[in-house]
Amino acid sequence: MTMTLYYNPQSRASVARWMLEEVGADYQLQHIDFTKGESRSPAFLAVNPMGKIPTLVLDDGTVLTENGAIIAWLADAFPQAALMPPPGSSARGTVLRWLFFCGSCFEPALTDRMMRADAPLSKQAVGWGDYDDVVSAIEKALTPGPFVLGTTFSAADVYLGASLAWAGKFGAPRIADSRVIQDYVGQVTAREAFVRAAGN
Ligand SMILES: N[C@@H](CCC(=O)N[C@@H](CS)C(=O)NCC(=O)O)C(=O)O
Repeated sequence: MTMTLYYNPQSRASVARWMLEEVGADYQLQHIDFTKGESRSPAFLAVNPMGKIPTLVLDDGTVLTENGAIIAWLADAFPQAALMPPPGSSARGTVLRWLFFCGSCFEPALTDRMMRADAPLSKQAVGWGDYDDVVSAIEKALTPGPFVLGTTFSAADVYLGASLAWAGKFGAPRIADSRVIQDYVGQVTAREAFVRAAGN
């Protein structure tokens, strides 16, 4: 099964690529050069009208977007990688919880904190609460760890690990100073699939 990942190494598409490596998928990369405006080219907009990567095109032409959805789909499509617990299990609920949390809480809370630090939105009104609550919730989820499911690495760790690694690099508050988060990032980014995905 050959898939095409629209990709740039300096983007959220690197999360999807890590997952493709984790499951051992057969895939090809279609590089999107932001400096040439390729994310907004008519050709790419015809694939993903949002003009965003990651965009994963399956071999039957189905277009997947959103890291959480891509990771969950790949985990199901490649059960031999054992990154997604069985349907209906409590553990699967936990994995889905943190996959959704990354996209619908961590990302907007981080953006809110980094871009609107002087005018935060009401944490009761917005779905992601606020940045400090989000980081505290993540620290709690990783305690005692080492992974979201305890001793078992799962699909949730790909998205959460990548998000935290990325946030730390960009100087997001509390990330670099959190022992729990830094230990976690150190462990997940040492995985062979992460290193392969970061390779070229
Ligand atoms: N909601 C998407 C966000 C993807 C996203 O924001 N991608 C950025 C790069 S990190 C992008 O493609 N930007 C290009 C553009 O907007 O032209 C996801 O989580 O997968």
